[in-house]
Amino acid sequence: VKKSDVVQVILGTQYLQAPKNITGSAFAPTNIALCKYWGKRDQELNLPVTPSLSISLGKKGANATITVSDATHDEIILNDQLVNTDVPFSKRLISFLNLFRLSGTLAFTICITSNIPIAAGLASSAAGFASIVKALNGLYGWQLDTSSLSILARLGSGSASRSLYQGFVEWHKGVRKDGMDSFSEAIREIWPEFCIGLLIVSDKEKGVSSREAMQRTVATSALYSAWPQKVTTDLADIKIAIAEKDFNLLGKTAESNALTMHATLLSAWPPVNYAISETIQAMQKIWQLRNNGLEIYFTQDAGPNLKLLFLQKDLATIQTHFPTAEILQPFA
Ligand code: 2P0
Repeated sequence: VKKSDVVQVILGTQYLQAPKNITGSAFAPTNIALCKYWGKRDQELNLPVTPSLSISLGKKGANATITVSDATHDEIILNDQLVNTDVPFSKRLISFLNLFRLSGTLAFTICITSNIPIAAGLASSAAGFASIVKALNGLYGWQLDTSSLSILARLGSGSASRSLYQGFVEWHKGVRKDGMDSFSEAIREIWPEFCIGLLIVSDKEKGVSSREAMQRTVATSALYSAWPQKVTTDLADIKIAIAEKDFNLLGKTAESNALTMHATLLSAWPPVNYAISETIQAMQKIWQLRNNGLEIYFTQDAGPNLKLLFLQKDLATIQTHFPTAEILQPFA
């Protein structure tokens, strides 16, 4: 199944119709997975091997404005800077936009502004593609429901399917070949005391993309066969933790889930190690603080930086131990 087949099914009679408006603009938050998406059952459609569960970061994310232009080519402006259309970022974006227009007949000016620290490894592609899909929905006047927008965002980047909602979000893995049942939904629960600290230990770009690392893990890691069962257990525990506001269950499960994901990466060949020495030092500090009674946990994505998980009651203590961490309150 090709991406364009999915777009055709979702848009129906609106497929490849001209935009009803001149411009569309939308914001989407970025998200951090508490139970990770790691491994695809379909590379083309970004269909996951397992479900995943994330928390969206409120006002941290991306804003996309897409305008019909009379130029011959797309123009991409990222954080007020014109981006060369030959770089991989632009190529990926343009080929995504090509799914929605008769090629060559329509050029866009795409302005993306992001308030996510690029270095934070906060899957900027998630907020980016989600905001672009919402902006296209406005531009074309499709009036799609959020599940359909989630499917379209997934075609851009897997984790983008979760960025259509605020709060806790579950991405259903789906079983269909065309992925029409693989979209995200919001979990209604709110948890105002829930805090996240972005602990940046390095702002260097990662050597191995998550796309490549995922593929390598699935293909070569002997531990990967244990991953789907781990996700089943963790997902159930995280849902219980959210429903019962059991922070220790949530923190423990999220941290263990992230460490298991990284264990599969270490056992891939060639091995992938996203941690640097500062990452390990920070982990040891967190474990020591926890041994001393502080309710602090972490999660780690495809990069060296950690996201601290804690409750508002411990905010001042966390800030004394991690003065450089940027504190976010997703439900504030
Ligand atoms: C996640 N990550 O659940 C996992 C955990 C990184 C570590 O989703 O190839 O950019 O575009 O579907 O979504 C990052 O991978 O990958 C990611 P593609 P994506 O957040």
